[in-house]
Amino acid sequence: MKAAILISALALGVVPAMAEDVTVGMILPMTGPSASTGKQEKAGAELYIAQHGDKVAGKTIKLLVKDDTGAADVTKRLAQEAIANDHAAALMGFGLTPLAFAVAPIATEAKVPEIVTAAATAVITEKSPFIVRTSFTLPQASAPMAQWAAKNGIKKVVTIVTDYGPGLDAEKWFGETFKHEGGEIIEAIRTPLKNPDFAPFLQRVKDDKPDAVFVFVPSGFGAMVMKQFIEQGLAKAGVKLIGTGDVTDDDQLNGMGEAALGVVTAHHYSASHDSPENKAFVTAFEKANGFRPNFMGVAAYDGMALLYHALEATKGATDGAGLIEAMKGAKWMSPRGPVEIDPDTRDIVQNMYVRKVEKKDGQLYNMEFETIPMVKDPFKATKK
Ligand code: VNL
Repeated sequence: MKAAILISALALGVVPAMAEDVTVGMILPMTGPSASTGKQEKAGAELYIAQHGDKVAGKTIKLLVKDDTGAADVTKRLAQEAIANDHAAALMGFGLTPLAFAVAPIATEAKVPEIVTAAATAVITEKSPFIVRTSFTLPQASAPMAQWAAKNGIKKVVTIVTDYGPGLDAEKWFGETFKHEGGEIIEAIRTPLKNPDFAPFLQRVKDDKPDAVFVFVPSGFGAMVMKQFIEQGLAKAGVKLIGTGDVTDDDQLNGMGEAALGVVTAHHYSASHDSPENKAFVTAFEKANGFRPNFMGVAAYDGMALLYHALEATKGATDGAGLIEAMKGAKWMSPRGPVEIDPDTRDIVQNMYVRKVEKKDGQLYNMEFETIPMVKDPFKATKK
C-alpha cells in the first residue's frame, strides 16, 4: 500500500516530503543539574529558525530536541536513534564534555556532522573529523584572564576548578599563562562535578590569603559559588573573585545580588555586548522566552546559523562530508561579535572580552571593557 502511494506520487512528479526535510537531532540536558544549558540552547536554536524561516536551499529544517538528562549513555543512544530512526542530517548540542565525547565515534562512523554548541574542552574537535564547534574553548577564555590579572596588580592566586575536562583546561591555561606573566599559583583545587560543595574549599582559600581566587564551574553552578564565596567571608577578607565567564553566567547573574558587583571574568559573550546585532538578538530572545540569553543560547543560535550557511553552500545537499567542508572557513557576524570557523581545527575563532559585573538599568550585567580580537584556541595553536 505504502509503495503504491509512493509510486503514484512519483508518477505525478510529487517528491515525497521526507526527502526535502533536513532533520537536526539536538541532544541536550533538559533536566538535571545542567538543565539551564538545555533551556538556553533550545531557545537559541528555535529563535534562529523563527527569524530565518524553516526553509533553506529548498529544504525544510526539522528540529528534534531530545533530553539526555546529562548522562553520556543516554546521549549516545539518542544520537544513534536520531541517525537510524529520524534520519538526522546533523546532530547538535552536547551540554557537557563527556556527552560530546560519547557521540564522536558515532559521528565518524555515520559521517554525520556533530555541531558542538556547548561543551568546551579544547580537545573535543580532535575526536572526530565530523565535529565542528560554535561555543568556545576553556584555553581561549582562561589565558586572557591570566594576562589581565597579572597586569592588574594580582600576584598570588588560588585556582578552583570542576574536576573534569574543561576544568583541567582552565586550571592549566590560567595557571601556566599567569606564571609566565610573573604571577604565583599558591594552590590548585579541584572540586567534584557531582554534588559540589565549595564551602570547605573556600575556607582553605581564605587561609591561603591570595589576592584572588580564579574559578571555573560549568554553566548553572555560578550562583552557588557566589553564595558560598560571600558566606565564607572571602570578599570581606579582601580576596577577589575572577574566572571564566561561566561563573557569572547571564542566566543566573541577575539573581546573584550585589555581591557579584565587581567580579572580573573573561569570556566570548555577554548579553550586554554593545552591537546592533546583539541588541536585536537579546530583544527577540527575551520576547520569545521571558529570560535573558547567555553564552549557551548564543552558541546554539550560531550553530543553526552555521548549518544554514553550509546548506546554502551545498545547495541543499546533506552528505556529511560536504556539509563539514562547507562549514570550514565560514565567517559571519554573531551577536557576540565577528566569528569564523578555523578550517584547520573546525573550532571557532572569536573575540574574547574582559568584563566586570556592573549595574545597568537596575540589572546586573557583565560589562565588557577590553577586547582581545579573534582568538584561536591556544591549545591547538601551540601543537602546530
Ligand atoms: C562545559 C564547559 C560545560 C563550560 C559548561 O556548562 C560550561 C563542558 C554546562 O565542556 O562540559 O560552562
